[in-house]
Amino acid sequence: MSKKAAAKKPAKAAKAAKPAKSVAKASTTSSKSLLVENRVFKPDAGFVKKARINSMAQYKAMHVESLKNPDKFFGREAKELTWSKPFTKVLDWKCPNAKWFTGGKLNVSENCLDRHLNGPRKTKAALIWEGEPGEKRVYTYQQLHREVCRFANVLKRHKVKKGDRVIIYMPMIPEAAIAMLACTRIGAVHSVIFGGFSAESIKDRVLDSGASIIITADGGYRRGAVVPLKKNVDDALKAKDTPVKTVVVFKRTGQDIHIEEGRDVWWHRELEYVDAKCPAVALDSEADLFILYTSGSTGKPKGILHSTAGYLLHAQMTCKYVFDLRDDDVYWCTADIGWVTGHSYIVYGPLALGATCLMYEGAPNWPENDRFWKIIEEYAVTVFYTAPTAIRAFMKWGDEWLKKHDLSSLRLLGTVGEPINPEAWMWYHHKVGGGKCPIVDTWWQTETGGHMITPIPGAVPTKPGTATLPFFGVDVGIVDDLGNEVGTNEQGKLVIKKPWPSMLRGIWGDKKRYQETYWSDFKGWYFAGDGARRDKDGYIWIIGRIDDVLNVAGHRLGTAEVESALVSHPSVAEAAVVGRPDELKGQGVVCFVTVKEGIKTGRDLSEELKKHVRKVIGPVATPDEVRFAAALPKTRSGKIMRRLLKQIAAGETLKGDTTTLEDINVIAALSAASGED
Ligand code: 7RM
Repeated sequence: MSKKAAAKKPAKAAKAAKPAKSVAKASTTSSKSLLVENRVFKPDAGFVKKARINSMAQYKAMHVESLKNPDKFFGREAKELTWSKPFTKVLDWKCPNAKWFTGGKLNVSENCLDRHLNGPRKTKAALIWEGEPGEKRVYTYQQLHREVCRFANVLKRHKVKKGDRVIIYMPMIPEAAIAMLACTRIGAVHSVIFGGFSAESIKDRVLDSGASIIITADGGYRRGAVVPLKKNVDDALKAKDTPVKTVVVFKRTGQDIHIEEGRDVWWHRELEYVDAKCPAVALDSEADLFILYTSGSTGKPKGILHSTAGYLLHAQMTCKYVFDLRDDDVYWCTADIGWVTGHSYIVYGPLALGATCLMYEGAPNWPENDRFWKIIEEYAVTVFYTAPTAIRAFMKWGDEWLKKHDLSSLRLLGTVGEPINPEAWMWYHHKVGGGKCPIVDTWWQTETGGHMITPIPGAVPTKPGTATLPFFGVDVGIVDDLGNEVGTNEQGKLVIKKPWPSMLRGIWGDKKRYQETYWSDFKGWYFAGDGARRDKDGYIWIIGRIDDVLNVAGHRLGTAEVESALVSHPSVAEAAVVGRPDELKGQGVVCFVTVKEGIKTGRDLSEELKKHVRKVIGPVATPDEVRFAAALPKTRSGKIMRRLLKQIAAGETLKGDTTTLEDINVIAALSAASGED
């Protein structure tokens, strides 16, 4: 936007906002936000005029119906999908097993592609892509359909059948989406691994999923550097007895790579052997759709399993009601396809709805800090969905980067991944949205498949920092350990009291863990692992994880995972990992480590351990700090006292009960210890 426009906009915003009623003190861990946010932003009048849902009354009526009469509500919504065979029953629920739309058959790729080919969407842009070095590609629905059919035939050529698992480890290029859709076309189950994961992580996921084929690229671009994707796959497959028979390699960077004869094939060569005809297989509503690994509170990531019809419906329905996507929108979600946000909100939701989706390969600050704003201007992006950690980085880089660009095409903004602090919300609202774009702060999880708590932008007034109210079909409780609702503004555990269409169907290969992790704390309810409170208006404020899961720059990371990586190093005796507040990333990773007899601690070992964790899990898990200690604080029964370690990591004075501590001297030593000693 021009300087003049930028200067004018905040004034308009101030008018749109209701004046703050009162500002009360509250205890919050966020460094700067020491106030309860009471500013209320009514949906922008221009937005409301065109919105599908345009009043609070309409939202409320729909929400009530979705809970009271889910069969009717979801039965009606599901008619917007294209079915090969209609379903006979909406929901079959025996906790913790849900079956949605039983008796029905459909195909996800058909819903995302084929059904758009009979009208004007045939020649509409489905995917607009920009590579980090600057290349551009556009796929119309017809072209994307053709590429998906061809690649599905490549999969078939390599004997991939319905139900087989396919690993996708790719950069953010159209072929990643093409590979995903090709799997769904033939009923294969994909498992996408984020490019920031290491060889070891790939190996674990290959073994757990039993995948027979990996789709990858020679490399990908990130901040001007090349990520050695194929080399990581080679290293992963050095493990004995992997089930992988075939590796398909897309040539992205052209760098030298090893080709294993008899196992590795080139994507472009394979296309020469196939034609472009590939019927979409009609699949049961409950057929497995994909597995996506995510961190939990043990050292072993969980393979979250999603199924076909319910997932697709929820992805489409949230794009329709939460993003209010239209045929003339240019929609951009900046997530990586390796995370659930990329699955639901780059590929399945927008394409099912026939939207135009933008995909960008690289970093926000390459070659300069204005890359995102440049893209928004160039493609006239209308709906923009990103993460608080990115917003905080933009704030730090300064407003001059935005002022160079015209952002006036934007009409709706979204965030996801972690709680957004009110300062970042206000900056996003004024500086990016020019004071006129509603912000949808969407709370959800890998397990939930799609948005669960979020404002409906044309109906629900927003307040900076809250995800506001539940989406349709979502019955939220905020409860104490006994399952009783806590009072207004009191913190409790966030539970979901009813099944919803896109809920996870299990943990791959581990029924017991599924039941124990999600359905055992409160009988019949889903426990999300987050803490939350409800304000006097019923708005839900997410406090964050209350289990041993960190949220680092919007990425989930199990403390136990990092601990097990650390103790796999020969010098380490014991490790405890905690999060500490971080201005940019939300949380930083702090490792407390004791070493084996005779090992010298200091900066060298600290750096070596950071590198080791990167190697074992991947760059996403790089520790911010390693602190050495003679011992870790433990209870008499031997449990590490994480609460104390968290306080030490945050540099706080120690509060609370330390009487169960085995050796009080440990604490004094730890507070003084650091990686530099
Ligand atoms: C989509 C995604 C899930 C965890 C979840 C929360 C946190 C996500 C928000 C949020 C506050 C939000 N999937 N989280 N969105 N916290 N406000 N809008 O992020 O499985 O990777 O992470 O992320 O703690 O449990 S995820």
